[in-house]
Amino acid sequence: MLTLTHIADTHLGHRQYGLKQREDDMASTTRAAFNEMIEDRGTDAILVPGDLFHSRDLRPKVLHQTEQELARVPDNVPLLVSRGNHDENLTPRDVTWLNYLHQRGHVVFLKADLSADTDTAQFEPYDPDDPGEYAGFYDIDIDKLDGPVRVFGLQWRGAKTGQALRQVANGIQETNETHGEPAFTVLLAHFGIEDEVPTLGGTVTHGELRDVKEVVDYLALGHIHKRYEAGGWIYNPGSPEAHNTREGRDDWEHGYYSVTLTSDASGGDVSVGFEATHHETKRRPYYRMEFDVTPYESPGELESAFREHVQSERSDVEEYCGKSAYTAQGEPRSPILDLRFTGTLQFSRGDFRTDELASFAEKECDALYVQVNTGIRTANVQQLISEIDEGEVFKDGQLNTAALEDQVFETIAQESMYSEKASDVADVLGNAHQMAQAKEAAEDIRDTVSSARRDLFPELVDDVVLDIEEDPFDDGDGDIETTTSETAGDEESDSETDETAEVVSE
Ligand SMILES: [Mn+2]
Repeated sequence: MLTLTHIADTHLGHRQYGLKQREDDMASTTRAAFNEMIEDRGTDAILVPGDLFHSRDLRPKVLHQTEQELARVPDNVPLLVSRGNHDENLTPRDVTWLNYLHQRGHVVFLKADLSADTDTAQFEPYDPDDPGEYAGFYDIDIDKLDGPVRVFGLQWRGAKTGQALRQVANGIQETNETHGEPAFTVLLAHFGIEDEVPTLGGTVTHGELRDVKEVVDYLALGHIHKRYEAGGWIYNPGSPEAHNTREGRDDWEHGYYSVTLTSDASGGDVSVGFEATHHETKRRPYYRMEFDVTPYESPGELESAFREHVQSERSDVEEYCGKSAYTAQGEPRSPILDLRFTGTLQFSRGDFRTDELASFAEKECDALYVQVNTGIRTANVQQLISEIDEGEVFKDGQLNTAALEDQVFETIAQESMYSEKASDVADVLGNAHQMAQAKEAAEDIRDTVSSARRDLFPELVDDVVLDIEEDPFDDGDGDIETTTSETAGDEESDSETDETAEVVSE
């Protein structure tokens, strides 16, 4: 009867690891998905609930490429988009790139008018003759049905999403009273849901969705880069590309949905249902390789064992990258290698040359990039932990967690490249931990750590990059978690001398 295609989080312009090739991946993977949905599967509309673009300060070249790509979408297939956290503008009053694309007729930018003074969101109908800067809803008319398929959009609201959802539920009801009842209702929105993937902010409870459920048949979500579905009406396709090693894992599905509407007139009234089918996008593979450092007494021993290990795993890497999900136009793509060192290091950390090991693995596996993760402990650290001052940590039989935390952070700092100022670094880590517990934005934590690092170590020029990973101590309430890992250069820089970590902000 009618097919809608739902894709999200394309992150066009994301130059991951500073690599042009990754920016090209974002564009080519999205283009291949669009071609497939338009030419092979057939679609009557394309829904993009947020993070069309990766960066708010879009480079002109990325905008130009995007305009060219969007021009390939046939005129009779509307592209309905809403705003994600990555599409927001630096200053809220500015016109965003989505407004710009809307005005030029490339997309229909759907957005709710939310005011703190009222409990009801306002939604204006889309007028192709006078599009303005955005619209509130878009109607797709179908002959056989009494009403249109009506698509609404809610922009990224972060911590205010719960409140916005109440306003949206009321607003949809009021819109339908004014403009007539639709046969089927879709809401585009950008947030995560409790019990799904613990991630950065914007986590909504099922209770907060109750009112919206009354007036929406299909909730088209973006934000979490992993496929999930809930309650027979909530769908999140997972970003077309993986954006960090966690998202690159096998259990993270990435792709888009074809949503085919079905009608049933057997009971007299026509009732509309739907069937959603998920299709995997063809993307760049992440291959995880682990190496236990424990058995090796010297750097030389470790290095030769590592070389053997990589060589013996090379055929597995090839086989993995040959899977159809990773094969663009029949050609396997070079993987991003997620190289994890585990175990206990038997010699000094300073003699553990991960950069040399990584570049060997990169050549041997024909990898595009190697992301090094050192989850190792040194024998030295284990000894230090056993020497933690119990008198200070246990006071009157009570565990003083702050004192314990401080000692642990100081121990970690002593074993790192920051050992000269271990006590100061422990303070910075403790402060970052408190900010995370207070659910402060990851960007703010990163900025605070970066500026402290600049003060303490002015000779290190790069900023710190944050990696938000699953926390082994997570109690399931979706707290922000931070871990650090090494990379051979962060997102924007080419430095290879720095201990930094991946950024994750869905
Ligand atoms: Mn995203």
